[in-house]
Amino acid sequence: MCTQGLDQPRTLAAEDVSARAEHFEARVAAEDKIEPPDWMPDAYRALLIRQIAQHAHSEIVGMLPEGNWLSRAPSLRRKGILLAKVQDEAGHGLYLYSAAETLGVTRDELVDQLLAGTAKYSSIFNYPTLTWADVGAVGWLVDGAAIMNQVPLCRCSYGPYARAMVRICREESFHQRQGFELLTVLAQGTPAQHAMAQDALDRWWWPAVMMFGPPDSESTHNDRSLRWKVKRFTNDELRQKFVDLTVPQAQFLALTVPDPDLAYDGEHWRFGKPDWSEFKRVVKGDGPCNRERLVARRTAHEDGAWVREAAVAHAAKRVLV
Ligand code: FAQ
Repeated sequence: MCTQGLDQPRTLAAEDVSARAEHFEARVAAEDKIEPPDWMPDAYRALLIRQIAQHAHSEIVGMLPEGNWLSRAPSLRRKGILLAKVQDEAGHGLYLYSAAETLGVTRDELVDQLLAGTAKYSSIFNYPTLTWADVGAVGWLVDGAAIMNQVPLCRCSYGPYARAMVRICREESFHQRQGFELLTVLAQGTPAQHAMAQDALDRWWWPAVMMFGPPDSESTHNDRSLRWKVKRFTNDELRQKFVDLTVPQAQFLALTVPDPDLAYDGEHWRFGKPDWSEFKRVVKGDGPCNRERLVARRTAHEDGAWVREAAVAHAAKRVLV
């Protein structure tokens, strides 16, 4: 992976690096946006490539659980909404790969890492969508958690990532609403439909709570990321905000959050401890659908080879003309 700046020769004298680093830190502290041609520390560049790439992969792999229901949506209206949502996620992946490319890594390199199984993507997408209610739960909870995490990223110190996030967040907001509306219909429907909605909440609640990453005490990147204003809140802060916002929504749906320790303390909804051993297993590749997800991505990549070849041939022809 190329982590060298475009204007960042390896041979900079130590005093130059220290002056540039000082200037960089001052700009970040002043809420200036860092742009691709600007000098930046190698560690900042590496941190951004890591996070943006993981984010891009998550959007792409994240198409699979809901894509599973495209051919079985219960009405044309529901199918149209779901199609639009899944296509939006593909677009998000593309904006994010483009944002990562401004840091000197190629999309091909990143995709190769995903297909080789060496790249991370969000743990949440390794859980199966077993019923139609899961489509609602993914929109409500997973997109809801994504918005909580991603709205602050619109203020990220790196310009291309921050700008990509503005559009992504607008679309995620539609995704969250369609999921909540879908679940509202089920939760207010027949007893069987209500039970289906409850079952979806039972299975998606804890994985959604864990999406925000390990507890702050175990986060490896919190400190540096906060200092460089990539992240604006810690994992635990965002997790608490998500729980505070989502519990009243579950109450509105007359659904029960599957956490016996959930209690309101007058300011926040205090919640139980997620099963962090499950989180670690899923992140390491041993979740319910990790293998299936990678097989699906590899197959899609192989099936799409002719499109890439045709696009390259077309571009070459245009250069010759
Ligand atoms: N899954 O020190 P931290 C979406 C890793 S998009 C897997 O806390 P950081 C839209 C982390 O990478 C969802 N791995 O790390 C949608 C690191 O490993 P590394 C994705 C995780 O980066 C909806 C290690 O643990 N959103 O949902 C997870 O400061 C519906 C230590 O962690 C984003 O990616 C996890 N959940 O904070 C699409 C948002 N959490 O790299 C389709 C951008 C942590 O050292 C359908 N990303 N790890 O090997 C972020 O905000 C951050 O990267 C965090 C993690 C908050 C995810």
